Amino acid sequence: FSDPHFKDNRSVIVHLMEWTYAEVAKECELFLGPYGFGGVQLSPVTEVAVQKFRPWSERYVPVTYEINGRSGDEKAFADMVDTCNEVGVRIYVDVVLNHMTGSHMKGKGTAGHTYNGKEFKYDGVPYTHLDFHQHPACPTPGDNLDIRSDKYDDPIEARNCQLGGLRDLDQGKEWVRQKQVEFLNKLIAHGVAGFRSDASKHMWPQDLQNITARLTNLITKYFPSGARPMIYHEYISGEKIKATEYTPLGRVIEFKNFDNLARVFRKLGDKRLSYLRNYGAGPQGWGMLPSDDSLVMVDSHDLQRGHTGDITVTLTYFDARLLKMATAFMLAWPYSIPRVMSSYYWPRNVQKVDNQYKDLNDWMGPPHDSQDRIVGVQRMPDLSCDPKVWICEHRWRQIYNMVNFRNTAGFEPVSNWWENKYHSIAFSRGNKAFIAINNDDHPIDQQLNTGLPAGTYCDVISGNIVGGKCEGRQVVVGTGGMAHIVVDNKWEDPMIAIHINAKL
Ligand code: ARE
Ligand code: CA
Repeated sequence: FSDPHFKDNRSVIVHLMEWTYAEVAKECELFLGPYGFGGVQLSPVTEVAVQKFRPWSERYVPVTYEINGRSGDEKAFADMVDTCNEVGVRIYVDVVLNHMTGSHMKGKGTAGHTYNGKEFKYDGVPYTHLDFHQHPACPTPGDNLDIRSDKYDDPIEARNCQLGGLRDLDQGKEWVRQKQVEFLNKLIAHGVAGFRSDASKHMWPQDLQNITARLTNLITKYFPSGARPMIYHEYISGEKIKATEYTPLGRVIEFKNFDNLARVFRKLGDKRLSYLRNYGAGPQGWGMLPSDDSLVMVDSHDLQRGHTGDITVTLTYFDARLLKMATAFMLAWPYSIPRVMSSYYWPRNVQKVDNQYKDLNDWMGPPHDSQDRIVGVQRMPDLSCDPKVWICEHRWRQIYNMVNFRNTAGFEPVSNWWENKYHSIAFSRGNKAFIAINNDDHPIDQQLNTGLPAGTYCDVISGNIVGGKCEGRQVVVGTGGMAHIVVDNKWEDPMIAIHINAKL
């Protein structure tokens, strides 16, 4: 459950939050396929409760397992999966198995099915009160999970009580397992390559084990025979509940990655770029999960709104320069499977409330028309998107060119590490690629070994090669791989990245 089944040498996933299936399909053909992206993570696909003002979070309150919501219906979904697979881009679905809607919610779902949270009634599945955890399985009054962090770490409360007041399904019940297996197998039959499993920490590993063991293999139209879906579990920190309970069931999202990189690039608490020399797994490194057991990101849909982590620390498109730098490091460094966030615009409004910083507009859903339909993506001639609508971080040159950098570097190890003991580093990936990052307050000017064959290279951070000409800076590599590397801290992006596919 940990092989992403990327095509060719692809290596990066992009989360296209709230995009419609029609737009995802278009994006696979126009951009993700040609620019070497490995896969797309979608927002949850099932029928969900229609909520007032249509917040993004309504995608996390399922009403049935029908594929029918704001991003489109099952037909549009199926067409998208085909289109993307045909251009070598995989699809991963964010699946919400832990719960249904809030206990006080009642009404209609996006596909028209009625539900009643109070009565545990989800007729379209169907689920009844017999399918949910209640007292005494959950020992708290009101059956809710206490939001104090020590309770998030209590195995019984975290798994049997209602996360955010959401009706908590009992995956120990055969009926629930059967419905969830059917749902996941339906997605597999359409040709998806895997799943992000939402709130895995809130489900018992043995129940998830039972469900995943019953999944069919990926379809042979697109995948080798016997291929299993990749499953990456959302597990955010814990002492009593451990990530290693989930690594036998696939990968676990390594939440330390965003925090580590945000603090390093923001220079918080004496964190320095030079300390990244041994970045990665194990006691020798930064104590993160093994590369093959994890998936990493700098930013996510929760992080950018403060639904996880510290909103004043997290790097998002609101801090574009640092986001690009941290992302460039993540993509250049041979650790784990990176996922890049692709956001929509909303007027984030961070204020201090009760001694904590909060985004007062954290609920705002995707750009939509007067009938609440999600709008299309405005693709600009320079490849970026209209930033008042969709941000499309994945279409920023500094990011998509680093995706290509990672694909080009392949499995080459880090070599020629250089640092200045503070915030400037450089390294190569074997003899395939080289990067230098300057996060200091002064320029760096060094003779460095790039590991690359002699020649003139185009810096892919500052420009593209268009018609054989480099639009950005050039780097001349001499015999023995040595080059004069200058990175000015005042540049728009204080980095240089070159690789063998950007040789002039
Ligand atoms: C909202 C309200 C609820 C209300 C519900 C229904 O908050 O009170 O009952 O709406 O109206 C998203 C939003 C939620 C939203 C929910 C449903 O973020 O605000 O609820 O959708 O609409 C914990 C969990 C982790 C979870 C994070 C947010 O462990 O699983 O909190 N992340 C996933 C998704 C979210 C999603 C859900 C789960 C629910 O990525 O987008 O919620 O499906 C420590 C702990 C962690 C804890 C973390 C953050 O680190 O160790 O366990 O994460 O703090 O609090
Ligand atoms: Ca649960």
